[in-house]
Order: sequence, then structure tokens, then C-alpha cells
Amino acid sequence: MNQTLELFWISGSPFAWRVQLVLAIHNIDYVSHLLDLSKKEQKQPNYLALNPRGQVPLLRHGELLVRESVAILVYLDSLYPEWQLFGNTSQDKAVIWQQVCEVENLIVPYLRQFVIPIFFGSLEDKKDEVIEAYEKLSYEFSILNDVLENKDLLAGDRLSAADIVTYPVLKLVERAATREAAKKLNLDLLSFEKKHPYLGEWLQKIENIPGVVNTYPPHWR
Ligand SMILES: N[C@@H](CCC(=O)N[C@@H](CS)C(=O)NCC(=O)O)C(=O)O
Repeated sequence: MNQTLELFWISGSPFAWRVQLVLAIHNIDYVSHLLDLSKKEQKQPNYLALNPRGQVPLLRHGELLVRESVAILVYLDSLYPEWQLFGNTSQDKAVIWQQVCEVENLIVPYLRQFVIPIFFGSLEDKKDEVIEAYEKLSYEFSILNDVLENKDLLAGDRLSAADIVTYPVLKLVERAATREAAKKLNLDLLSFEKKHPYLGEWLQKIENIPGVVNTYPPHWR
């Protein structure tokens, strides 16, 4: 491939983290453009010219600009078909896409409802919504835990987009749930290991893949 991959991202974005994960796991070089959320760099004209919604992640590859983390994963998977991120057999494809869709449709909305008030200081006003989101997330995590009771990874024994899409989302929930602000809610704080043991083991498996730890959001370290 003769054109450079460039990734625009923000520290702590679970969507950008998905892309960083696959690039790191497969040891792919790319040019990193870290945007500073506190300076609203994602809303500056030079970035809006690339992505009118001012969101990350954005992948630039030559003339091509790709938004949406899942679309970026699909694109990278077509550049590197040996990754088989979206499976090889009909059954694998169905399992992987089912998981991706469930994360996007059933988990991400509650992720936003849960983490935004905790991270951005509106918890007092949004307490009921945060607790509701936490309950929905816990339910979704118990389903994932059941899936992982009999599987090494979400789509079997091979790392796939199902794992890549899900992992940063869970890490963000875990991080929010253990923030000082969240303690006031008296949630049964998410301890994946205790409450969802198979999910806890799976998180550890992903973390043990070489390259993954280096993708942790810089401001978490
Ligand atoms: N569905 C999109 C979600 C992208 C998204 O929500 N990005 C957030 C970061 S987590 C963002 O760029 N927020 C900055 C803003 O909207 O100003 C994807 O999967 O890429």
C-alpha cells in the first residue's frame, strides 16, 4: 500500500479506540492526529472541512475520508483481508455483525446516557437517567457474559470486529462507574470480574494481546 493511513482521534473516544486497536494489534503504521477536546479542535474549520459533524474517528487514506468507526473497520478489513475482522464463513459473518449491531443499537445509547453526566459534571440533574442506563448496561453485560461462558472470544476463537467494537465501550463504562462522581450513586460498582466473570476474563484476554495496552487513552494513564 503506497498511501499513508492517517487517523484523527480524541483521547477517550471509544469509537476512535476501536480503530487504534486494530491498527496496533496488526502493527500497522499510521499518522496520528490527536485532537484536543478541551480546545474543541474537532470543531475548528480545518477539521470541519474533513468531517462536517466535527466528530472522530476519521480515517484519511489518500483522497479518501472515512467516518464512522465500523465503516473504518470494514475499510481496513478490505485493505487487509487476512485479518478476517468480519469473518470468513456465513455463520461467522452473522455472529459478528449481530454483535456489532447489538453494541451500536442496544449498548451505545445507554453508554452515552451513562458516561456523559459522570464525565461532564451533570450528574446531579441526570441521576435517574444515569441509574436507568446503568441497569440497562448491566443487563446487556449479563447477556455478553453468557455468550462468553462457552467461547474464548465473542465470535469464537478468532479475534473479530465483535471484540474490537465491544471492548472500548466496556472499558469506558468501567472507567465511568469507578469515577469519584459515580460513587454517590451507590451503584453496585461494576466489577466485571465478580459480577460478570466470563466478561472479566475476556477483557483480560484482549488486554493481553500485544499492542493493546499502548492504545489506552493517554489521559487515563
Ligand atoms: N457512530 C460514530 C460515533 C462518533 C462519536 O460519537 N464521536 C465522538 C467521540 S466519542 C465525538 O467525536 N465527539 C466530539 C463532538 O461531537 O464534538 C462512530 O462510531 O464513529
